[in-house]
Amino acid sequence: MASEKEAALAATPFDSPTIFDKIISKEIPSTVVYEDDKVLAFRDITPQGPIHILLIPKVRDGLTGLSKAEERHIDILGRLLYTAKLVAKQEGLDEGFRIVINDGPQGCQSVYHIHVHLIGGRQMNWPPG
Ligand code: DGP
Repeated sequence: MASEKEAALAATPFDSPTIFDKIISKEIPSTVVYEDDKVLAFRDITPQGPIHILLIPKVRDGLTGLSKAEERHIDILGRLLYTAKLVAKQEGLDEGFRIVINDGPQGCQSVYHIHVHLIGGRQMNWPPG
């Protein structure tokens, strides 16, 4: 299996369907931990901690990554972060957690449908790799 870095360097940064569309449609199974009409949160397939959840907008609307954000995306960006806080509470991450949004090849982004990583359950370090 390719490393996250290899996957990121091989990824095509286009506004086209990704594996996350199939997760949203339930064509591909995932462990959903939160869902509403706008946001889906599910466990990452390659967890980087005891808790690792991805939060995504159900409609991509051109938001392949944070660098593509426009004013019309402000509401969904806020909702993703607020939902991350709700899910962190739900998962019992009372001692803290980390939020990551990878962007572009250098940011190690491998799926071009914006997603917020919520990682917790262990002590984090700084700087990140
Ligand atoms: P990023 O590298 O920031 O683009 O993160 C993409 C994440 O998506 C990565 O941590 C692995 C996760 N991922 C990729 N494919 C699947 C999948 O089919 N199911 C789940 N649950 N996660 C996936």
